[in-house]
Amino acid sequence: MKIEKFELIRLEMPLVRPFRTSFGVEYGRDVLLLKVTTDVGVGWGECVSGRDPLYSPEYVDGSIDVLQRFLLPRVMAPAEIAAEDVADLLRPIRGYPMAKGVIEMALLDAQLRNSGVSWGQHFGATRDTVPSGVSVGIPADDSMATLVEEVKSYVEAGYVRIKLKIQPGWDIEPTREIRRLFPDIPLQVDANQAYTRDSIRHLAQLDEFNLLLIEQPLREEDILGHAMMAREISTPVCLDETVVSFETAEQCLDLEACAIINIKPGRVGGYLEAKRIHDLCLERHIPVWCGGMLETGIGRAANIAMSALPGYTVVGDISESARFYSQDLTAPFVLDEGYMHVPTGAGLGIEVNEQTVASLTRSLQTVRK
Ligand code: SMG
Ligand code: MG
Repeated sequence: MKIEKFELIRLEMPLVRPFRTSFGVEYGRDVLLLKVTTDVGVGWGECVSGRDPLYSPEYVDGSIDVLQRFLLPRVMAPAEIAAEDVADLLRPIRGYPMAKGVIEMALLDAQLRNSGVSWGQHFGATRDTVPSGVSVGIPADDSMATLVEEVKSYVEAGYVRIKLKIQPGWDIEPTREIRRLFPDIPLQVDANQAYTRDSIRHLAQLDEFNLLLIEQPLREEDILGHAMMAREISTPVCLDETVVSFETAEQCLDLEACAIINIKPGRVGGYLEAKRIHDLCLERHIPVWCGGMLETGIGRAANIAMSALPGYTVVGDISESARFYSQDLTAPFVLDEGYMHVPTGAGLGIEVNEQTVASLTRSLQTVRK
């Protein structure tokens, strides 16, 4: 492919309700899209960094800066490029997996659209639909009634798995209450690094609730602490933030720091690296699932397709567009009896509504070759 230009499109997308985690509350998402125009057509990518460096060190202003100064010039230097070349070309630049991943995503979309191959076909999807799970934030008013109301609405909508966000002071009791009211619903919790090794005994109290997993209880760097916790509690430990690459995934498995991995393509530098981690886990019989970063329909399309790969045996954070947005940037993704349909069109298989994008755009920068 020959690249003609990249467009960095930054939008403000209001959330239908605030999303509160152990690291903060979000009222809207600062969305960064990358549109590439090539000699074989156009491709879209969605960068999953957040407004502030809270989930991970990467944040939208940082992603934009590194894209403009370092990443886009490198991928535009060769006369021709394929999506498969991007990771190696960008390896000398440290960090910024989300910014790197969005370049690869946009180029892969253009490439696959041109060859008539869908995202799912390209990566080896084996299913047409995937089960849909939803992540439930900590209530803005700290009220159990609010949590129960929200969970109830998702169960009624058909979600087949519920994930509760937890933090110190909001963990055992809300989980107990949701398990009491929904004795059979597949349930899991996510702490986003909010605990220390001193909390292992405390978190062992979750063992009685028959949870699918506890996600990222300790700090990102604390692989050993997770291994210690995994030995002391019966709830399976799942890692999210810690797994930033194939190599960290391999170390976590070698050290038995987790029994399950949440693969977020943006966090590991792109969908090709995500596929490598999937393959490793499949070979080692470690279940994986696809995490979410409040993606618009663009990122959601790719995540749904990845979730249809054979190793994704745990329900992902694959909710419908309306979970976060009243107006999506694509035709809305909707639940069909608790499942999402894997897009079948070429590339991401979605059409971006450029009018909607334009109406929400805060800034647009074009980088030409
Ligand atoms: O997209 O459904 C979604 C969100 C799922 O809880 C979710 N993601 O740590 O897994 C996670 C969080 C990160 C959100 S960053 C704002
Ligand atoms: Mg998580």
